[in-house]
Amino acid sequence: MSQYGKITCTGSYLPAKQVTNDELSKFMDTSDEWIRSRTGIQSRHVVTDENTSDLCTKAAQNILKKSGYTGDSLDFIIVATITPDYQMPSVACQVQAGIKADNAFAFDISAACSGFVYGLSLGEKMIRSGYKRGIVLGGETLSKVLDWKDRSSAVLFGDGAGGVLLEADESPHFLAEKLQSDGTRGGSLTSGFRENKSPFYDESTEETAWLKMNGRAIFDFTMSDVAKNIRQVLDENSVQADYFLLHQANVRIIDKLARKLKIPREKFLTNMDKYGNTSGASIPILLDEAVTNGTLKLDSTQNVVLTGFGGGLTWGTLLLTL
Ligand code: B82
Repeated sequence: MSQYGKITCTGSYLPAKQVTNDELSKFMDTSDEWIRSRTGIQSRHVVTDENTSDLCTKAAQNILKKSGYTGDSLDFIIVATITPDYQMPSVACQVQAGIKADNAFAFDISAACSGFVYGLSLGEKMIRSGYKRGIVLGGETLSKVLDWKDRSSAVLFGDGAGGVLLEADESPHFLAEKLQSDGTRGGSLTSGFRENKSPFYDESTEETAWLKMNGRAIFDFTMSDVAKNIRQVLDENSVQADYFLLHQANVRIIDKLARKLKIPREKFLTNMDKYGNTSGASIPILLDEAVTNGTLKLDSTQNVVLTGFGGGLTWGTLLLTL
């Protein structure tokens, strides 16, 4: 008998410290009015003594507590992150240790703000191939890769983690997907460059590890490629989606995409006002919030579109019945 993946529980964790736009304007030449009107962001959470693995472990513990499972019942753990504590071990392996998921295999995926969508697609295929239960998380501490002297980027991002429990079910819930990448445009959104300090290495570089973005280029990318991607998934499947959960980069992107796609703006959920852009964590945090406040129900009655877009460039849409 074939089995399909279903999201049966959601969870999240945000670090305790919240930083408002006014607090940023105390040490940066910016203002609440500027940030709010351009981005829709009012405040973000930032870590003071935690790393990405801590946020992800706490989000996973939140999922286990809500669902009543213990770590040893998991077959896999997938973490989407571009801000891991280490290159190795993976954040997923650190989460495995933290929740005592002794029977799981664990690995990270790197697809920036599309990472959770890519990871969820992959996790569902794991279930289809025979695994019974797994966790897919997105977690970031972007505060550690921001150039806090660059007011154009530092005000946009925040830290946090969220995720879902995927379990085997007899009917399909993942109705369609379209995942895309374009490495030729990778230079427009970068972070984490590591200099080669080997005694054999001769090249010098101006490149730094800070997060760097060409706002206009990636904004245009959302209006062309991301809009086309969502439209294609909807048209090829002729289903009505009840809600759209897009990567929470900027409220203007959501407003313009809604208008371009001729879809009522009310169907697009947002929470970047409270969290800023949390990259791979933004969609799972939004999903958990919507399930927790009752907007979304995990009872197979709502069709939902999840769309990620970010560095790589990467982008992709999943169409689900929750
Ligand atoms: S922006 O460059 O200032 N701008 C576009 C002209 C104003 C809306 C800007 C700002 Br402020 C914040 C985010 C973006 C943006 O386009 N972000 C992204 C686009 C594609 C993929 C990822 C992101 C992201 O920020 O994560 C532009």
